[in-house]
Amino acid sequence: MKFQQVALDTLSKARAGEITTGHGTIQTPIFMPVGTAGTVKAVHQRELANDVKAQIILGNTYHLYLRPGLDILEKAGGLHQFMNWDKPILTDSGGYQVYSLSEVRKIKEEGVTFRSHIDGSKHLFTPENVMDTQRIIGADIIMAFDECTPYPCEYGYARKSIEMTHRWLKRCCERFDSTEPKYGYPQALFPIVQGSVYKDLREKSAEAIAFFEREGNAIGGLSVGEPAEEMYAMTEVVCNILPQNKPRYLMGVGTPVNILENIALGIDMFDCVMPTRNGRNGMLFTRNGIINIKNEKWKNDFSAIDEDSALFSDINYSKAYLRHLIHSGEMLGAQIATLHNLNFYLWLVKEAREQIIAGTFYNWKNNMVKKLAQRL
Ligand code: PRF
Repeated sequence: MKFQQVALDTLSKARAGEITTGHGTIQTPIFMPVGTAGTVKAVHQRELANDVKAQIILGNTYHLYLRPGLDILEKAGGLHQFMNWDKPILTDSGGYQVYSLSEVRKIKEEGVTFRSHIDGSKHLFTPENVMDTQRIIGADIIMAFDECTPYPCEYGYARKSIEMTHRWLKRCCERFDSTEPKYGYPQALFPIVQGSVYKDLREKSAEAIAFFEREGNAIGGLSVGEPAEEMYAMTEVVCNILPQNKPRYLMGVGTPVNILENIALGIDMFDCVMPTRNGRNGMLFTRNGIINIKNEKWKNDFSAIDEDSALFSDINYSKAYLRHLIHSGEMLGAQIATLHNLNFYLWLVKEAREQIIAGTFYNWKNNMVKKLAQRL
């Protein structure tokens, strides 16, 4: 994997770059649609590539390991082949999903035991087997096994937790470095900074993580309920320590405003369920603000869903029609809303990149954040 910086903003820490993987190049800053179980819910891979122009998607180790399972994924020749997606894939390690999804879980030094949210069966994730699993899934970028602390989190717990996450990282690296990719293209391992909302713990964690000198670095444990200002403060502290010349990935973030503010602090990669999950529920993100298409207000609005968009479905279907579809629980509603939101998120990061390159990012960002959070 190679990361090349194309432009640096002078009024902020924003960067434009290029990450080269075995499945092609990613232009950063980038948003990665969430494709948890081998599908970005409600969109075809062809639409994702050709219409939305997604450059990389995210998969979840936790879900894929439970279903369809590693034997199927290996027989298919990895997740790319299985789902017919030939662009890059990043997999999250399960270090977050076991906490948010599984019913019973026990965190020990060895790893985490949990019960499947599907059938209640018992499983153990360790730093080692999570590396092996992500080798089999075949993601281009794989994530270290970490503990994502909840918010709020006591200082003492957060300190013990980063110490264990760092010991787990060492075990991840040892396993990763002593095994080979299975399908003929390279894989990169990204470690994850934790430390809750404590500046000194974030500094300590960022230093520990940077020491491993992996090909990219991630920031976890944010966007878990803390105020946005605390998130930005932590991103800033961590970005001051993580190496300049490697991609930085902020996990599970966020709203369009969160994304622009974090780009300004030096983040290159994002993922979030918000455009897909909230879209299925009728929340549409636009460059003028947020629409709740379920509102009465749109009942008789026969104007296009989004006149600024180049998407067929944004131009050729009306707000009133989409409102009807979402109200009726129709599958087409979920499809149209998801396509719209993903297209908007990908537009937003592409525009941010162009503004960085043009040297106009800072003012553009400040104007955009005023509009993006408005409720229409
Ligand atoms: N760790 C992992 N995945 C994550 C997170 C984390 O802290 C977050 C936190 N926002 C989202 N996804 N492994």
